[in-house]
Amino acid sequence: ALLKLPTRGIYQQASRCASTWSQLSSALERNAPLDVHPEVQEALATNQPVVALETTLVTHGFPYPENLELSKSLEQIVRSTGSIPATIGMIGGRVKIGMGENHLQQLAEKKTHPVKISRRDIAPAIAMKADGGTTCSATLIFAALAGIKVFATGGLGGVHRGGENSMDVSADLMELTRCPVGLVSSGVKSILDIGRTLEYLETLGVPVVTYGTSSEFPAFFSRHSGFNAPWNVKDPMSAASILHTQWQLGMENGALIAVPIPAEFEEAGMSIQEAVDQAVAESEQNGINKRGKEATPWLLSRINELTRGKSLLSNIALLENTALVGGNIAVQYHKLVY
Ligand code: PSU
Ligand code: MN
Repeated sequence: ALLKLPTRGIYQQASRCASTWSQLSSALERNAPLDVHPEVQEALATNQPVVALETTLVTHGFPYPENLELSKSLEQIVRSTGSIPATIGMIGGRVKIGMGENHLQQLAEKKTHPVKISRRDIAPAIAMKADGGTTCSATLIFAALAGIKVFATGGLGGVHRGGENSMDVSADLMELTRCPVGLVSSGVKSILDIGRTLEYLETLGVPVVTYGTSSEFPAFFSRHSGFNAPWNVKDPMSAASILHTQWQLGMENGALIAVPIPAEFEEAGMSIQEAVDQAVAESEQNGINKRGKEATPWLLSRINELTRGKSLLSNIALLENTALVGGNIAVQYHKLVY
């Protein structure tokens, strides 16, 4: 009753996609605490390209008011490509797929103490009527539920350094096996163990594809990690065709498309690396690295302190770049499907 099924296109391509649409409709019919923004609903119903954006970067990644400006600029950049942005987060225990500016403002100000929401936190946060920022894992879940095929962000979570002992492995990695969504990021941050992160993605069977001139897997602030990805594409259409082929075959997993930080921010990237190493060392000394969900936000804000805000500018630059690439891939993907 709440959503009309499109008569052609993405939801008819494969039974998996058709079931995605009815999954969203039936979730809404069951009164699931889920609000799809009218613009996003319209875009999905009329088969326009949509790009999901996450909100942990708003609630736990950036200070106010930079976080608000950034999330608006990411939406704007997605629009400039011809795609519709769907910023995903939680307000008062309701999942928002596409957020109005007032809700974005509320998360950005952090006065309501928004929590960090990964898969395991979704139901508890809803029951507690919390405000929250969705991590990559939770954002993937709601993007998949809505049939959104592309999600742009900065850094995917991964295996933390020392993760072979602490078992601190981000839920983001496992989620990529469950959600048929192409995740566009600047790789994983060098606060993580990049080698083990790539090994784990191989074990999980998640395609890893670099986007651009090199097959070297990017390390967020830096274009270089010393590790090669198994695949490289040079344009949005090639990336889109990987996604399309995978889902034509009925494979239900996602894919990681890694876009290096723009070269003009690279130099900054190199000196940020020293701050990264120092922050990781400090987190080991003071035990932050043993505190679960606090580890990533603590490391990010410490790096920002150590670089006196320089890391923030690089972080914005790489996010704006992934939003652009994500928007372009979504547009090409839709050309392949229709
Ligand atoms: N990497 C960043 N900035 C971030 C995150 C990762 O450079 O804000 C966020 C993302 O939302 C990611 C989450 O999904 O941190 C991973 O956290 P954890 O390591 O606790 O799984
Ligand atoms: Mn963790």
